[in-house]
Amino acid sequence: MPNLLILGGTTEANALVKSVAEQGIPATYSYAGRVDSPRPQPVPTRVGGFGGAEGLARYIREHGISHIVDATHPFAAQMSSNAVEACITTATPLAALTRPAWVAQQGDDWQHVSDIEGAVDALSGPARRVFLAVGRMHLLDFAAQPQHHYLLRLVDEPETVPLPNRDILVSRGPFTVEDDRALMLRHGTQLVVSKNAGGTGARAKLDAARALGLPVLMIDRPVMPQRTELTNVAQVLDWLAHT
Ligand code: 3Y8
Ligand code: NAP
Repeated sequence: MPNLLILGGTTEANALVKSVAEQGIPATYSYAGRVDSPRPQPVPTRVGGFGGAEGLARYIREHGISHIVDATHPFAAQMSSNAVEACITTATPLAALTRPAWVAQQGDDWQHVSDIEGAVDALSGPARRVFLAVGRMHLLDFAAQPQHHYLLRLVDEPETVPLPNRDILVSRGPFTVEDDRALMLRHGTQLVVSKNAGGTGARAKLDAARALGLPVLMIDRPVMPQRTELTNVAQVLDWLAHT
């Protein structure tokens, strides 16, 4: 019988763990502990870092983990590279459950930048009303462009926000196009800043931007180390059964 560790925190991870629990496959779901009350899961759940790749290797040995599925967000590059390293060290089968990057469609007005820093640079210039939908962890980077009026969407109420002109919306996804369209109209949004997360939980703002004819500053995802990449739950269950 396998003993699966799911590195979670995404819509896809939640779909996977639901199937794994239904099939009675022994599994543990892992959160980093980034938000106050992460969504409960139908299997035993752990919260917090492992202590780097070495810590993850130790966890694998101590808990007799037989397989790891890295279903973290495409921007969780550190966790993903730690998983690759720890699985090599301990000879543990690893597969990533990834979601394809979003691609601009007819009617989209996207400017691609390679990382958060590139997005900050691209925000030079006169003040605009910006929907900064990249979460809380990188807000400090955008303090370099204080001239804009920012709409910030965060999972938890922040202690401090380093941006003088801002409206804060505490709301966790998945989001809907209707709600995001109404939100952006209400705020008078002129530009949307987004990570290329892929998947379904965060794409509403892009469909809303297209409907409203608004430009998007799209932050491309970081390069990931070489690993087996699967794109749906059925593929993961098949991989699990044959590895
Ligand atoms: C703690 C665990 C589900 C899963 C929900 C997905 C979809 C909704 C959209 C916007 C973009 C953003 C952010 C976002 C989305 C899903 C998914 C996704 C983006 C939770 C969750 C955890 C986190 C961590 C959080 C980050 C932040 C990023 C908000 C749970 C709700 C902006 C990424 O305050 C903080 O420190 C928040 C940190 C990492 C990025 C950042 O830099 O702030 N996610 N999000 C996970 C852990 O502890 O291990 O409670 O469910 C999960 C989800 N967030 O089906 O319910 O699958 O992507 N998450 C981005 O894409 O840009 C919001 O507002 O439009
Ligand atoms: P990250 O920068 O790649 O990871 C930083 C450190 O956080 C890792 O080295 C690890 O600590 C710990 N960590 C990350 N994910 C973990 C997990 N699932 N379980 C246990 N420890 C974890 O990751 P991040 O971008 O902060 O993302 C953190 C979590 O939020 C992940 O679960 C991710 O799926 C979720 N999430 C992130 C985003 C995003 O935009 N980044 C969006 C949606 C959801 P140690 O080194 O101590 O082991």
